[in-house]
Amino acid sequence: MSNQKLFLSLLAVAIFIVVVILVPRIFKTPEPIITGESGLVTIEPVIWTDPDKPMQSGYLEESEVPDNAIAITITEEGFFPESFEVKKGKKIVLALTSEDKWSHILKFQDEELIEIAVAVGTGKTSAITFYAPDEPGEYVFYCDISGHVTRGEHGKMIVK
Ligand SMILES: [Cu+2]
Repeated sequence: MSNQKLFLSLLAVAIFIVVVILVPRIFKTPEPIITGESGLVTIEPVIWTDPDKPMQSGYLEESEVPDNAIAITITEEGFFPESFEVKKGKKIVLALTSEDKWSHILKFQDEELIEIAVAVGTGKTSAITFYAPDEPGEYVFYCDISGHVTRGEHGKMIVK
């Protein structure tokens, strides 16, 4: 193979990589987040680097919580609302706010959802982004701080 042919082959490979792999990634529109009321939401400036894994945000100001996030507050009385509905397989942003003097951790009971966990300190809000399970059903969540679940800190995510 002459040098010129080799050069052209490499050029073709490089163009292929740019057009087929890189361009779609750069211009990919964000996936809509379905939360009950549909719409597009991203938590800026956090970039979700690994969509296979749930991603927790840092503490958010009220204005930083996406409009269509599922907002849940937690007190020693429990979670409010106690249940919420999502569509199977869709991207979800769940924002948890602690409204009492305790820290809380929202976790799911289901083994498959073990990585979905969001922790908040007193008066703080934090969000977690994840994909809803593909399997419709009811998924129980609870507060993982010792003693909290027995005082009623549990609820369910209904996947339809
Ligand atoms: Cu708790």
